[in-house]
Amino acid sequence: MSEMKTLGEFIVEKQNDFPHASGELSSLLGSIKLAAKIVNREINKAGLVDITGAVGGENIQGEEQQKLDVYANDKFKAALEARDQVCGVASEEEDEAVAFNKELNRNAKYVVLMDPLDGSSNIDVNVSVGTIFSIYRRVSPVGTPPTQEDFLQPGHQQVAAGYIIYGSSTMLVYTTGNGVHGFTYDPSLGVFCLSHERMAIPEAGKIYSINEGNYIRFPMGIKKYIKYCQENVPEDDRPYTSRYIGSLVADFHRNLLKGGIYLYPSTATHPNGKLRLLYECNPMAFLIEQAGGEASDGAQRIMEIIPTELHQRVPFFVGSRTMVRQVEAFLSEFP
Ligand code: AHM
Ligand code: MG
Repeated sequence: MSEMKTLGEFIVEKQNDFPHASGELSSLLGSIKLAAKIVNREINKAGLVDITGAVGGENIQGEEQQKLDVYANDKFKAALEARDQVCGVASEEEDEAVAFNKELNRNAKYVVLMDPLDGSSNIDVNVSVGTIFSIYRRVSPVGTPPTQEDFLQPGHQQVAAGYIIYGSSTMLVYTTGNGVHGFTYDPSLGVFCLSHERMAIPEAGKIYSINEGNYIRFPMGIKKYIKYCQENVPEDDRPYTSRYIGSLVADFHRNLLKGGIYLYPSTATHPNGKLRLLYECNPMAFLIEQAGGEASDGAQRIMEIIPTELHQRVPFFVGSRTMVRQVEAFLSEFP
């Protein structure tokens, strides 16, 4: 760290680079920062107090809700509502989008879509998890409750996106369309400090991240790509290295720093893959493009997909540019 700068200072400093700067987006990012600290504190206690394990319910996608999923969802929602910059949120843990009813919220310009605790099945075993967020300017008139159209915007309309990784250290990484910047949490000070300014993913990498247990169910193009990764071609740095944590945020973060690709293809049982377009794929796509990489569903740019449903799933390939293009080439040759 060449210079000590906090996330709060950085956001204010960059605010003027932002075309519609009025401080509202800065304040919104401030509420995400606050909720991240609260969730981080709770995650650090996992194992000590009774917060791990299932809560006994299922979310809209039929997945078991973990106690910390519910906790993180509540904290992020409360923080976003309190600062009055957001008129509504959509979340992996909520069936429908939630409108904030206070008048100040109704007058707010932004909506937030989030996965409050991604990879939460990893908590019980002390493996990294994350929060993913995506921010749009609403398209419905200010002063009214947000509508479905506010939440179903294509990813290229995002004004900001980011994630928090609760890992061996906790980091917040975000973009407002002017590069990707990472901040590491110093728990003794209670602040996120700038540690990774202008993050860039290597053009080519040698890490591939995929749940190979599903191999038999993958499309032919993905099976061929996996074999391509494993071939012995030393002049092309192959075989590549396989790394899969099973936490999108953690797999993405490593590949962003080192170069690599994360793949969640369609499978015979899940024709649209597993990951959700609006609050998992689009924010990661915005980040990766800002870092010089690419994100695709195998045939088209993720951020150009016109969403039709809040919890829509898409096949997802994200990472170093040459690797994503290689996967697209395999899929078009062997669909
Ligand atoms: P979640 O949002 O319910 O945690 O699901 C998303 C997670 C990703 O973090 C991870 O990459 C993927 O699911 C792992 O899925 P699988 O166990 O099928 O490999
Ligand atoms: Mg998730």
